[in-house]
Amino acid sequence: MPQVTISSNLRIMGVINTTPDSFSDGGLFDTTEKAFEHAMKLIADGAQILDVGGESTRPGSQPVSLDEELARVIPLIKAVRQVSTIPISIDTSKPLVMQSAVEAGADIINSIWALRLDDSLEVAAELGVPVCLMHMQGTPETMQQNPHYENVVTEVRDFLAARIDAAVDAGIAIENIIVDPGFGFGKTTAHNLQLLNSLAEFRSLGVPVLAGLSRKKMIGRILDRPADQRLYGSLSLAVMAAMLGADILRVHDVAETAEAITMVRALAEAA
Ligand code: 8Y4
Repeated sequence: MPQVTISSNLRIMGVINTTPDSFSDGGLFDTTEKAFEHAMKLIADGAQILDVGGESTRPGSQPVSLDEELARVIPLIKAVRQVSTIPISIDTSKPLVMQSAVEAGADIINSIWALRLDDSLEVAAELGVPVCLMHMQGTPETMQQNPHYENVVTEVRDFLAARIDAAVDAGIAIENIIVDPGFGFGKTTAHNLQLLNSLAEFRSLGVPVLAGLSRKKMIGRILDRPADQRLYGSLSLAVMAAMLGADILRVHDVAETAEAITMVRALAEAA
């Protein structure tokens, strides 16, 4: 028996930001053309899913209007879909964006709200595509002010179990549900570390687990590095998440993560 096991269909999700204020990309990818070029690079680098978002979730960020968000993501989804069959995930809070994105060729809905807003559950069920249900305590504006849990692992797991039930009740097939502990969303560094340590427990929910750790503040806190110097920390956590049972890794540095995961896979296959 191998001492190391990873998900047999572990996939890398590459992040495409279309928000001009995104602190990670610093406005570099704020046009459809730049975002499209970035998407082509991520596909060449080995991404198996692209996550497209047009709404910043930075703490304190301004809300984006429906028209602005659609202008950022729809032309990009259409352009990528013309040249590639790669699954595209739409990261949005708005049911109308979910709908337009799927009509434009998106395949997955990524919901940091776990479909709790407006009529998201109903719209997602009607669209019939896979959904990622993420845990967040509070709202993006206030979530980092004073995150508090009695037991972060059981609370996040119970929340995700309840959202799986709500999604199934709304008519979303269990086969179309992915869960995510939501690293950094209303969590201190200690909370994030406890969640990662217990990631294997989330597999008991019976659906694939997505982990988004890339370049996040917890890495900055532990290593004392700004967002553009968190690659080695991000790779370390991606490898750990894979070994703890993650099925999808949401990352910015796709080529580097793919190489690291290739090494882990070789180890896992050496029975
Ligand atoms: C540098 C760059 C530092 C970006 C932090 C960040 C997740 C997510 C985000 C996640 C799922 C982010 C949309 C935050 N994180 N969706 N979205 N899971 N499902 N911050 O962890 O990347 S945005």
